[in-house]
Amino acid sequence: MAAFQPLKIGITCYPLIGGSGILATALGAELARRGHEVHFFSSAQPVRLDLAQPRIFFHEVVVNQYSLFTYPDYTLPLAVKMAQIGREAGLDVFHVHYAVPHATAAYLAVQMFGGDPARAPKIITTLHGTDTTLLGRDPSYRPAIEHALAHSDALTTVSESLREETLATFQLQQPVEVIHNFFEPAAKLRSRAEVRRELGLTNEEFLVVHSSNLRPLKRIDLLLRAFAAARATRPMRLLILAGTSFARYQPLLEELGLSDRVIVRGAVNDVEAYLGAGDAGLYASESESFGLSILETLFHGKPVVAFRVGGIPEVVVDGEGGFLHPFGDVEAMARSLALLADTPELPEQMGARGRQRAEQNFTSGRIVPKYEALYRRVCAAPASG
Ligand code: GMT
Repeated sequence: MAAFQPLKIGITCYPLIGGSGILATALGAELARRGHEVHFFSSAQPVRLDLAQPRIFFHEVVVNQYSLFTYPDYTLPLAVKMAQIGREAGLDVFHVHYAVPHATAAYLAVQMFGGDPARAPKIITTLHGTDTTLLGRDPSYRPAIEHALAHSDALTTVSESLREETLATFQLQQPVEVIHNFFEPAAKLRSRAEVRRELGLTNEEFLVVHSSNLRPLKRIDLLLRAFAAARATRPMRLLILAGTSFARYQPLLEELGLSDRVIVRGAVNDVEAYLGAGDAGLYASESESFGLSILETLFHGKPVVAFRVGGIPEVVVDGEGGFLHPFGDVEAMARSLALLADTPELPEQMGARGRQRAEQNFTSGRIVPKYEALYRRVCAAPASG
């Protein structure tokens, strides 16, 4: 057997709550655990990054505060930092998560690298969603994204659905590989009973959980309407784990008469404990390239009710790990919630099937080797240009 050859990998991502940053951070941690050296580039320390872990480095990119600029620029200092560390640490790869502006910064970093271009890090761009589905449609971004993608040595998307949309959006010469997201559940810090006690719930109450940054495309309006329409014989509550302020949805909550049935928790660190205390997950996004929170919910053995959009059907099989409905059909969503609440054993059975499928397809053990193989393939290819 050939000896393990560690790679030196640069990972560029957003630092705050957001699926692409969470995935990139988890990937870097797994790569370091496997013996690779991993350098993170971001404007702040990614929320879930543990700098005490061996072989992990973090390079903060300072955003300029020059008063002569109305808008601070991030792309150039990021590119300069990537070029500098790329050279000093001898990085093999820049793996950028979310194309805007990271793929452009990687391209600039390689242009600034100097010396032998064959020694410059290879660029791998992972598209996560709105870099294709939103910005890719915007004429003031599309040519820049397409340029950066064309100058990447490899492109990946987090679902087949996003791959198809990427190919339809950009004119690309190179292949696009699908590498799905993964999740590794951490040990729960609190038991189901403890969390339910904190929430003031009895064991009888059916708890539906939603976790997201509440951005408009998460369609919290439809989520609340679906929950309001669910008529179960058991008392039902909705817990929203909110990554941003819930204030703008408060009037709708009151209009729907849900004030005493919905619990909102912000800035939650132990999302896992709350997911574990729930009975089902509810997601109403109008667009979702993958749905990392949905995957987390499945890993906790909870069935998921969602709309059949984007990459969600690749994560949840309808009728197996949950129920998927056409976008906007809140009545159908409500019926699924009521069915789960009223049918003893059903949430557990569906949750177990959803978890089994998640464990078969979306663990780090399944997914990280695909990225490692891609890095090695790209590094072995001759330098272009
Ligand atoms: O949500 C976004 O607009 C961007 C991105 C992010 O940075 O959080 O989210 C996307 O990436 C996640 C991780 O791959 C996916 O699980 C989300 O489905 C995807 N969001 C959208 O497509 C809306």
